[in-house]
Amino acid sequence: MNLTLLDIQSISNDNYVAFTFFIGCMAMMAASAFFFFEMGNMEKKWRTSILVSGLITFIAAVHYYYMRDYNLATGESPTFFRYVDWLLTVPLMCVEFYLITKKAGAKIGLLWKLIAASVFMLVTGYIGEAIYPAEKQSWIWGFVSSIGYFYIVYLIWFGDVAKLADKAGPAVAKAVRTLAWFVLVGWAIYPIGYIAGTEGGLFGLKILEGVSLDVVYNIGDAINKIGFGLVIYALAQSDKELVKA
Ligand SMILES: *C/C=C(C)/C=C/C=C(C)/C=C/C1=C(C)CCCC1(C)C
Repeated sequence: MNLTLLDIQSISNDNYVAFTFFIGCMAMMAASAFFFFEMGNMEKKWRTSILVSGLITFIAAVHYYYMRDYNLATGESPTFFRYVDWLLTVPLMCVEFYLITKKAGAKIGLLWKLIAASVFMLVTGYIGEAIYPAEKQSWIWGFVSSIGYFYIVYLIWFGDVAKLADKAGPAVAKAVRTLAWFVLVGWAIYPIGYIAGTEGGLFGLKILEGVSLDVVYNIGDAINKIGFGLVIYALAQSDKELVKA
């Protein structure tokens, strides 16, 4: 798709949604370049984690490239691309938790639990957003989706992930605590977008009128995907300094 002059004018003047797609795309690309290049500077044992950080932002960058075009051409939410992106990147964030707690004994079963919960959360969210968006029932799907979300929060704050992190040494424990805050607060941005973007998203009520679902999701993605990667990067970096000293 090529941009017309009209498109470009509408972006630069008042199209905040398009603006956040553009800047989101660029930020994801820059973050990917950063993680990929920094990978080689890290201790061997952290390289896979940094690689996964880069893959998360890279997959998002490619999807943002398409979402940006789609939104500009149609003025609509690129719901399909959005959920394909999440379906790939959220399980990869679960892989990050597995990788950094693996040395403390994380089992593959824990990874599957996290992935299954995230897929459940996203598929039910997609049904509410794409299949029944205008129905007063969308909140039911949002509610069901939240069960998956809270299970992930539980695993990370109190369940196996938290227990393993405590055994994994201070650097990993600190990183998992920070990531746990991302999941509790940063990920809670998404249900806000869902409530803003669906008819009756909150128990049948239409609230947050005038708030763009896409702007909320784009802010959430930038915080969570790049932020997550930077926490892993900081963990690898702190470990490196410890080895040198
Ligand atoms: C990089 C993308 C991320 C971290 C996406 C996370 C998405 C969520 C945590 C979505 C959660 C939802 C609910 C908890 C209820 C309403 C439906 C969703 C899918 C927006």
